[in-house]
Amino acid sequence: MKYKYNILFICALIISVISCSPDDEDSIVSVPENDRTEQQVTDNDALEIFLNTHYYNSTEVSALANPSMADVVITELLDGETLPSDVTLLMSAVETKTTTYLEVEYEYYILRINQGGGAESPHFCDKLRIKYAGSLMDGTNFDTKSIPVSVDLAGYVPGWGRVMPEFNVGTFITNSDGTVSFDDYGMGVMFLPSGLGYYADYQETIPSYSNLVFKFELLQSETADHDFDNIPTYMEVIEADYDLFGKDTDEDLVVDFVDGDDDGDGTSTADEVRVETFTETTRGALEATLAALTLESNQLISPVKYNTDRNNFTANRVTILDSNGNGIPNYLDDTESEIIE
Ligand SMILES: [Ca+2]
Ligand SMILES: [Ca+2]
Ligand SMILES: [Ca+2]
Ligand SMILES: [Ca+2]
Repeated sequence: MKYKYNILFICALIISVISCSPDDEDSIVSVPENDRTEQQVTDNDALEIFLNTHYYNSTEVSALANPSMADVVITELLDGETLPSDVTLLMSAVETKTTTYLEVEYEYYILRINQGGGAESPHFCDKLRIKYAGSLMDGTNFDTKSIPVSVDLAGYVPGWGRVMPEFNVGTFITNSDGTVSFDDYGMGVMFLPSGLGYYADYQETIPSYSNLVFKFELLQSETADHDFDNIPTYMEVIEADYDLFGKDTDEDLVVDFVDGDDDGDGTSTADEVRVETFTETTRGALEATLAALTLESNQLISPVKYNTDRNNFTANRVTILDSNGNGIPNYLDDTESEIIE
């Protein structure tokens, strides 16, 4: 796991080196990527044309209690054709969003079919259980997951990290046979410029500079802790900027969310916070126990884990300590590493 994210980090470093020195022609030989700002203009023009020439079956969808991906049908409005009365032109239905990524202003679009009735909404760096169907603007499907899959937003295209926090997860019930049914899940369609997708990467089914359309059903999310140090990833990144690589407290080139000793003082972060573990034999019982806890402002609950070896469920109440009261928690303060108070 750590190896993988170090590679991710190194790749991001390389990309930033390439993109930060466009005038230094001698330094790096590589296939030049299109200028991101120019590509964004091209991509947004194409997205706007798409949204102005396609509609979806809005009347049909709004009558459904739990619309699925397959229920939302996007159809091209042919030249000279009048818009049917029971549909909505996508451009009239989508929300237009803007974001900055790699110093370029991007526009992307969300068709919000259902917000999602669950309490949780993922952070941009969390893990999801989700169904999705990805296609190109010509309608070619490149990937469909109609059985729920896990997706780690920290390793996925940047558009997803922006869209998913806009939605809530579903609610679920456990059926008598032990299976789980989802209800009232977050459901929508996103329209992403290539710069928030795979950009210049060429994949077998996705040409370089492809705009991407994803339908999705957001079922569950889980707060990620990529380095297992008991500090959730969203607290180890710059969430407001969707920046995974913006915090490296000890400046050792291993960013905080993959660094198990964030302040570099030789004591692991996991040992600089106080952890109380709660264990129950069922998820429901553990969730009830956790819900009954009172949390101080410096406390949080870690994600629930199922332990296959012990057949039980555990979660931690994590207390972030600041022993010398200087406003810097022990795990980020290399002047103190005494742990347990
Ligand atoms: Ca962490
Ligand atoms: Ca570090
Ligand atoms: Ca860390
Ligand atoms: Ca430390």
